Amino acid sequence: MPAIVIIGAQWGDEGKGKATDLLGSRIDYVVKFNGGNNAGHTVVIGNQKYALHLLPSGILTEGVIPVISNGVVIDIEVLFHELEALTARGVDVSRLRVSANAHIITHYHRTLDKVTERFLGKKQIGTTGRGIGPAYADKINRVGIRIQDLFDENILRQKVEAALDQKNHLLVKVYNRRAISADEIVANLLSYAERLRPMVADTGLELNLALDAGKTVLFEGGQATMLDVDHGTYPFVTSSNSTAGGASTGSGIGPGRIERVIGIVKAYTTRVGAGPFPTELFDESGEFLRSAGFEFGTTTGRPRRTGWYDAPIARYSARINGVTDFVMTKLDVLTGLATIPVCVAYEVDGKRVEEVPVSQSDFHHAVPIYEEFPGWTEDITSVREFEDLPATAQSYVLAIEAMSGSRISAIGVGPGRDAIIVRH
Ligand code: 2SA
Ligand code: GDP
Ligand code: MG
Repeated sequence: MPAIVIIGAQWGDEGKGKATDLLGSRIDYVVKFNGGNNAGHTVVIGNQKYALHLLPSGILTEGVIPVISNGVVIDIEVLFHELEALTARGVDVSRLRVSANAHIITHYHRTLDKVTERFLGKKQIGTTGRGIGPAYADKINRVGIRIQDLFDENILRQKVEAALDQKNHLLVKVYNRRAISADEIVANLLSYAERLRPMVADTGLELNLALDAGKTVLFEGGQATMLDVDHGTYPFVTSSNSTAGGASTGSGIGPGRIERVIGIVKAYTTRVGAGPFPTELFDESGEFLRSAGFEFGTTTGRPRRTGWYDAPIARYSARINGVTDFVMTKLDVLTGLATIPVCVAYEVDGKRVEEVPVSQSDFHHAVPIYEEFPGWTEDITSVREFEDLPATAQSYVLAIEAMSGSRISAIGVGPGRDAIIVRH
C-alpha cells in the first residue's frame, strides 16, 4: 500500500488524528501537506492527551518519520514550542523532516490576519488568527519567505524588505498601526536557522525515494473538504487545498501514487468560524452535541457550531477527493438521543436538490430535508465488533453508508486510541 491520504470530509475536527494513529503501525512516513498551526489534532494515548497543531500526528508513533512538506506554512516559533513540549513529555522528535520549500509565517502575517478580521467586522471569516491567510497570500503573490531563505542572510533580507514594502504602507495608512521593522524580522528568523538546519530536506525527493522502495506514506490533511480554498464554502474557507489533490501538489508526489483516500466523517457535523452550515442546530439538541462531543476548538478553544449529519456533503466529499472509504467517528456521542435526523437532500427555493449546490447563495439558504432514525441508549464505548452494536446504531451507520457514496470501513466509539470498530 504505497501512498494513503486522510482528509476531513466535512468542516474539520472529524478526528483525523485518531484515524492516522490507527494506521500508525503499518506506516513509515506521516506527511502534513497543507495548512499550518491553525490545525488542531487531539490524540489520546492511554491516559495521555496530546494536542498537535503544526506537527503531523505521526510524530507520536515510534519509528514513523514525520514530514512537514512544501504545502505547509510554518510558524517557526510555534514549531520549536511544540517540539520542546513533546520532548519534555518524553516523545522522540528527532526524526522530523521539514521541506526547504515550505513557506514561513512571521510576525507580520499574524498581525495582518488579526487586523484584517477586525476590519471586516461582522463580515469576518472567523480565522484562527495564526497568520495562515496572509502567509499563503504572500506565497501566491510571490513575496513569501521560504525555509531555505533562512540559510542565506542577504537573500532573506531582500525578501523580507520586499514583503514589508506594501504591508507597512497598509499597516500604517489603512490600519493605523506601527510599521514593522525588517531588521527585527530578519534577526528573529535567523535566530532559528541553525536549530532548524538538521531537519531541513528535499522532502519531495525523500518521499518519492521512500515510495520507490515500497515504504508506506500517509498524507494527513489539515482542516477539511468544505474548508478547501477551491472546493469549500468560499470565502469562508482556509487558504490551502485541504482536499486529497493537495497531497500531491503539497508534497511533490505524483497523483498516480495515491492508492487509498480515507475520508473522515463525524456521525454528526460541526464547524468553527463563519459561513453556511445547513444542518446547524440552535436548540438543546445542538447543546447536547456540543457538550457530549466536547466540541471546542483544539487550537483556539472556541465552541464549535453543531448540527446533524449531512449526506449530500459526504457525497460531495467522496466525489471531490476520490474517497475509497470513510472512517466515521464519534458514534458514541449520539447515545441517548430518541431519534436522530439525517439530512438526505436540501430544499432550495421550493425545489428538492440532491447535491451540494454550486451557487454559494443557494447553499446559504438551503433548507435540509431530514429522514429520522431511531436512537439507542446502551453505552457503546467498549463495543469492538459491528454486530455487537445495538441494532438501531447498526441501522444508522448502514443508512449513512448507503447515502454517502463510499464504504464506512471503521467507526469511532470513544476518544481513546483503541475505541474503534474495524469492519471486515
Ligand atoms: P484560518 O485560520 O485562516 O485557517 O481560518 C479560516 C477558516 O478555516 C477554519 N479552520 C478550522 N476549522 C476547524 N478546525 C480547525 N482547527 C482547530 C481545531 C480550530 C480551533 O482543530 O479545533 O481550535 O478553533 C480549523 N482551522 C481553520 C476557521 O474556523 C475559519 O473558518
Ligand atoms: P481533527 O482536527 O480532525 O484531528 O480532530 P480534533 O482532534 O480537532 O477533534 C476531534 C476530537 O474528537 C478529539 O478530541 C478526539 O479525541 C475526539 N474523538 C475522535 N474520535 C472519537 C470518537 O470516536 N468518539 C469520541 N467521543 N471522541 C472522539
Ligand atoms: Mg481539529
